[in-house]
Amino acid sequence: MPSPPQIPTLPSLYAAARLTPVPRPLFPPSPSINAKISLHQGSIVSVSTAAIVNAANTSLLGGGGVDGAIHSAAGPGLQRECAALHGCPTGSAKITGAHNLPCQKVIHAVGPNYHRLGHAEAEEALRGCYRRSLELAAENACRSVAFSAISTGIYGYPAAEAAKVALGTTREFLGGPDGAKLDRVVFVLFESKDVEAYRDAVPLFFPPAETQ
Ligand code: AR6
Repeated sequence: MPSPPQIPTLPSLYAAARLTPVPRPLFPPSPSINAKISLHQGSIVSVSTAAIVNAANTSLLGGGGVDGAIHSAAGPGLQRECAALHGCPTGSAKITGAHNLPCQKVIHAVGPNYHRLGHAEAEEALRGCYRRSLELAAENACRSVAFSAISTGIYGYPAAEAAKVALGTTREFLGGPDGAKLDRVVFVLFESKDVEAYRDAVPLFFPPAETQ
């Protein structure tokens, strides 16, 4: 089961030419922040970061997609704990224990249903999911956190647009006052459309330093 030390970070992906720099990035290069970011292809249920982020719904009672995979790997105790939280609004997140999963905490983020909301409203809600999840990880002393690609499955958010929201919100958080509370943020990519979206968007938000 992959733990953060085994998952490569951006400097080694740039060094291996698996990421291509872009001429006009949106943020300045930061070698220390780049060393906190990983891309990992696989299932989030076997990732042993301190926290993993689920793509839940407002009931927090489980569902299909990654939510179903997390609940079945965690066992029924997770649903009992979630039931006591009385749901969560779209654009926010709540935290529970991890039960039978190899992580320590599960953050349940409720992404926007892109089929139902306008683009601007959906983007604001997706940004809220990433921001609140990062805050919850920091508040709960979870120094490493792995995200699923919230809203990009059943909820229909376009993968390229969602990757930009995820990466931009994370770049702002890591460059902000609470950024030092996190050592690693892993983006777990399950489908090849998400792998491509992140490969294209990462250099915009996390450009390589000259020396990388
Ligand atoms: N590990 C990592 N990512 C996964 C896994 C996995 N095991 N399985 C799927 N994904 P989705 P949403 C990816 O549909 O769009 C549920 O019923 C998947 O490829 O799980 O936010 C909830 O209860 C996609 O990139 O979540 C809600 O009702 C990403 O996870 C609704 O679906 C998110 O896809 C939420 O829809």
